[in-house]
Amino acid sequence: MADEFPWWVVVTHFLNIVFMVLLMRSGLEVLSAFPKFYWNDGCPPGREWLRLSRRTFSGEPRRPWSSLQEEVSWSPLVALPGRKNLGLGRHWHFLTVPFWVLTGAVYVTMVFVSGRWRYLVPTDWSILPDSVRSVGVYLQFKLAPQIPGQPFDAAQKLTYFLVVFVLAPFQILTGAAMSPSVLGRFPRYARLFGGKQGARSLHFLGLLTFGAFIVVHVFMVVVHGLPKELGKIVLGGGKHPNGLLAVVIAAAALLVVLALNISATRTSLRHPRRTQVALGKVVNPLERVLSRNFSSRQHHRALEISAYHRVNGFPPSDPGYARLAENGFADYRLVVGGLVERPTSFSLDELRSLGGQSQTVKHNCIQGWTAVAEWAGVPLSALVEHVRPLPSARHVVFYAMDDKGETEGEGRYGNFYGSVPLHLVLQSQAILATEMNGGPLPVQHGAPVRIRLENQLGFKMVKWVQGIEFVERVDDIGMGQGGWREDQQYYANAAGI
Ligand SMILES: Nc1nc2c(c(=O)[nH]1)N[C@H]1C(S)=C(S)[C@@H](COP(=O)(O)O)O[C@H]1N2
Ligand SMILES: [Mo]
Repeated sequence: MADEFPWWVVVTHFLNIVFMVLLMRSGLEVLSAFPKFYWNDGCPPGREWLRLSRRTFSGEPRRPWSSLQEEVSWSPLVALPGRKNLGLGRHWHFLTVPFWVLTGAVYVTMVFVSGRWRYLVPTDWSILPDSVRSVGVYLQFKLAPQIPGQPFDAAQKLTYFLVVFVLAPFQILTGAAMSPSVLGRFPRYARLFGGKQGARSLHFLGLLTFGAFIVVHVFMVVVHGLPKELGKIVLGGGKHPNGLLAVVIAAAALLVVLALNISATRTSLRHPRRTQVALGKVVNPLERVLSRNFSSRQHHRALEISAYHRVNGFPPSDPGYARLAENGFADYRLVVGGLVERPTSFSLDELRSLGGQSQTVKHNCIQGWTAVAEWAGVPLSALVEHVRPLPSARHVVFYAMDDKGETEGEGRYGNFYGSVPLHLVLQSQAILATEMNGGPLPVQHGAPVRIRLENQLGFKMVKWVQGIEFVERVDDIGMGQGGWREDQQYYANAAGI
């Protein structure tokens, strides 16, 4: 009897394969955007403990570089969807997470309800020496004996227990410790893992551990006799499982997984906009709930400020900006309008008269790097109070001075811009920054004015801001996705994860 697998093991085991493959491939896509690992949230260039690309950058470059240049292109054979599609990779990853977690929850519930937990959860420390003995037997190229009355040998039981009850939750916890909303609201949570970069490194080591488990698991299934073992996991076992039938069904199931991956990859590469919009319907609401409820409460200490703060995006290249910068932005005007009672054009001094605030916070670029800095400037809520949005205003759009066609090329074009729902700019750590680390805002970080929204990903924090518009909807701006990176790189419009 113990040799038989109930139907729910068969079903959840298959669903787990489906979701794990999607998670691993999309996770690799996310990794390709910043294929480096650090233990320090300052991500000091050159100090990564592992780098999966050839390109190196130093903190004192001869030419300025932008963190997007650290992104590499991985093959669609390994990454979902591959070819520098961070936005879509994230969409696939976060779409899969709830289904994978649900599958795990159903499995674990059934394990306990059915009483099968006895086969999975060790209740005696003897499992440790027994497991060592099991492994010893395998190393002599013999099969270790099953625990009497149970379907697994000791090493197998202990391994499954660790995968289900330690490794899987560990991946969920380290995954959550990378979300800017979670980090903003619970800055101490990530410290459990040594910060966001610690969580990111451990999440990757978790992936490797899963990979190693899968290799050994499949190898052991083959060693124990493929048709017989497949008979258990595909047909549930029984007295005389039909080995051939089991092999056929298992092959068919794997073909389904393969077909699903081919179609997800192809659709994403051929129809990125459609994929972005369709997956966004599921993923964006999750991110919005997080962003709305987890507002940033970060107060890092001055000594946590990073020695080097990465830059993403090159400064505006036009002579107009150069002239503004030359005389210390004395002629700069921030134009604020749209659905407001009092459209206003501010000089820097007029902006500063609205109020001041500073915050030492962690920046989370969507690519995966972080850096801590102190930012100071005007609370966006003070600006909102001054211009008084109309009730119909639902989003705030920030327009920048950098034309990406000029500064970056890569076939992309148009001025950078971004937008967020109105309530996000009312959060307490939403500011128009004019200073960084106690000095004037440096050009590469967005001088004279850049946005800071401390529970969002970096791409929402528009630099070199020249205008702010209050609008009811964003789909008639640019390509309609709510921001330049959303339009041109298919990033999600919601940026809480
Ligand atoms: N105008 C403008 N703002 C921008 C960008 C840009 O390219 N242009 N890049 C964004 C991204 S992706 C990030 S991570 C942050 C980086 O801010 P930093 O350069 O100050 O570190 O700026 C954001 N704001
Ligand atoms: Mo970014």
